Amino acid sequence: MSRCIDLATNGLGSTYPNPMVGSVIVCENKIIGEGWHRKSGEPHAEVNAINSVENKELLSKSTIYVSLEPCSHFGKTPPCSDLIIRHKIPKVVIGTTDPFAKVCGNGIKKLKEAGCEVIVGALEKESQELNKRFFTFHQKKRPYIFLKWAETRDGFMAPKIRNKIAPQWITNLYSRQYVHKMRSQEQAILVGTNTVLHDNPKLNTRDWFGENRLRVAVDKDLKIPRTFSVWNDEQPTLFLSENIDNKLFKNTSFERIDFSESLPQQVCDLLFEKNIQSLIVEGGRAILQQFIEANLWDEAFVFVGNVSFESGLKSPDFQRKTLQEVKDFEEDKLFIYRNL
Ligand code: AOF
Ligand code: ZN
Repeated sequence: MSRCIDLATNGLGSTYPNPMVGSVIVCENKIIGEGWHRKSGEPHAEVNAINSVENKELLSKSTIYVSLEPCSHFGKTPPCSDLIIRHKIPKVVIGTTDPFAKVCGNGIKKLKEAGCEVIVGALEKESQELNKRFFTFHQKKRPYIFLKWAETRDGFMAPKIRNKIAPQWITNLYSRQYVHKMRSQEQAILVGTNTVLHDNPKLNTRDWFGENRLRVAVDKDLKIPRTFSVWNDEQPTLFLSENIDNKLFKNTSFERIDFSESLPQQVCDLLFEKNIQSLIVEGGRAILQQFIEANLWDEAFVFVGNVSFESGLKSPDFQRKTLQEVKDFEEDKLFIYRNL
């Protein structure tokens, strides 16, 4: 199962809205087939694993391991449980059940009814952790939320006087590259108006591989000038504002939100409707604080650069007791907190 999880991880960032799934086929203590799900619309992990087995006759005396319950429905592809049954694989070991309403136990039921021996819950916690975005999306009806910001050694996000021409960088090249890697793995990136006006961020993944993601810009009065990067049509942007612009722009869309109500909840509802399973909230401070206060976050990535400002914009206020991991990027540190 550990190997299934490793294989599945190859799909990180490219399987949306599908989960990452890995599968291994074992015959007489030997691995005879492996596969993982690469992309939505393409074959599921079990199909790739079965296809990789050279001698299909061995399948009828093999065990198939799969990190997520084999599906039972016709989606973009036919049901994997039927395929397993058709190949007469007698034993199925499953990491975790599938939270997706159309499957959710039905795959297991189907297999058992066909006479397969089914074991559920091998490395269950790890299999759920692998698909923390997919599980959060289906169970909590909202995207998995990463908060991300950079602060100085003395806890400031920006100096007192901001330089309009060149925003002052807190973190180094390696930290920035890691942020681009994060962006390539998640489905959307949210920023507030002031962050855009101060920093004019591109919010792309230029220092890493992979897709540029949906930019979500909060812009109550639509005052971000068209010359700003979030307006370029190289990647999609969704503007959240009070009065939406009905003109059509390539790669740009608008949604109305009510600024007298909770912003984080409305963002969650909107992105859920749009089938977006993960979000990075990149600031600014006020927006980050709102997500913290609403308790709508899962992980906080706090980059601490080797500079101090002595005064300025304090970083968000939050309980730092759930530290999970510390990474070093030369003189920078990344503290990863989990909202448990
Ligand atoms: C599996 N193995 O490798 C994956 C599964 O539209 P489809 O046909 O691709 O189905 C998508 C759903 O199938 C997805 O929401 C999830 O419940 C399940 N994904 N199932 O048996 C896989 N990726
Ligand atoms: Zn399937």
